[in-house]
Amino acid sequence: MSETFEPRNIIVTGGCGFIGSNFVHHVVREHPGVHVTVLDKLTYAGNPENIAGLPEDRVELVVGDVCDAELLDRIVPGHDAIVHYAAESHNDNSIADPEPFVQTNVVGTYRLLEACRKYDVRYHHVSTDEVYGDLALDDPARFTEETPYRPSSPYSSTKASSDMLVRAWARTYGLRATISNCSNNYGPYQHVEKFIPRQITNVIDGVRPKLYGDGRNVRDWIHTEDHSSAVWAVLTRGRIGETYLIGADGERDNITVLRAILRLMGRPEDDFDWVRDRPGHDRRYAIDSSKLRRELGWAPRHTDFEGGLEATIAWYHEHEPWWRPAKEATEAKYAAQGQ
Ligand code: NAD
Ligand code: TDX
Repeated sequence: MSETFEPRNIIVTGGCGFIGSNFVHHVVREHPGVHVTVLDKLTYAGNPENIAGLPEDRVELVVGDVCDAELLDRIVPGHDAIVHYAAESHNDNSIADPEPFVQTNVVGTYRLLEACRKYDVRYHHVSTDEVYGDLALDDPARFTEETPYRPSSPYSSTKASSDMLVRAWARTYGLRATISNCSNNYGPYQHVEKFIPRQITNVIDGVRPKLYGDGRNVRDWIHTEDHSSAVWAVLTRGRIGETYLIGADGERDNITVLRAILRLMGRPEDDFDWVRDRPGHDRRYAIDSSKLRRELGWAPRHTDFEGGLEATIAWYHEHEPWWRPAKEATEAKYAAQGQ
């Protein structure tokens, strides 16, 4: 399918985080004519190692805050698109302290929109299925682009707010913007605070994994590489002003995922602890991605979830120096919360 927009020089915000860095690798590998400027504040979740070793003539790192309007004035001119991944991304952190979520996710998005308006730059907004709230376990429905917004957590409410800003800037100012809302990602470079890496690294450490509530909450898993190819499809071929849902039909409940991790790591399937539930814990997410598939011809490639999980386990075994520095502080934070 031909591309209707051919970016040459893009800014990727949050390119030192989990999904952003996977996108940078994807662009460098798949789209040789494109230069990437990564704009990242390097919070606890950002690690320059995630993009280390990529060719210097293809990728430049600017350390800075998306809320910094003067910095944006300096770096945005000359770029033809911004792909905005930077965010505070962890629900549990947002419950403990919402302040940085409002700042980065809402104010940061506002500043980027204003910079794109000023310099006439194409904008793609990376968002989450959590803006739609949750579904009951026995509900046959899945989220579509028409589902009303109903966010539950401080995190998802700030993401919903940022989506609303994008829609308003597109309609009122004619900003060339698109939005994608994706389901739960897994794969390499994911912070050890998140469910799958937390449990893998706990098992490596001989610590029992921790399951919230009754373990039956459902997440719709997608490999981060499939998220990257979908974002590229929307950036280059998506209709301006439109929203596209991204998902790979990967619904599984948490206890099933945890048992698969334990089995693949040679542990008994009941070798875990039940811990305090997350307040306001969303029950189920499920994505209907037929608009993206129909309009843009996208399809996921990593459809073997257990195979992807096995590769992810191997990645964490092989990259202990990458995750080890964050592990102790992360677990101390969880322990203080009874999780
Ligand atoms: P992450 O926490 O791993 O990475 C976030 C990155 O943003 C880090 O590199 C961090 O340093 C950077 N950052 C944070 N605040 C910043 C600021 N003020 N200025 C500049 N950089 C800043 O997050 P992730 O899981 O990779 O998520 C990336 C994006 O994808 C987020 O917008 C998130 O809402 C969205 N998303 C995530 C998932 C998921 O499953 N993790 C699913 C759907 C959508
Ligand atoms: O130790 C744990 N035990 C547990 O049972 C952790 C960390 C989580 N859980 C549960 C909570 C969720 O039901 O596992 C599920 C997944 O939890 P997270 O990895 O924290 O992800 P989630 O809250 O679903 O949000 C993720 O997907 C949507 C990302 O963090 C968001 O950035 C994205 O928008």
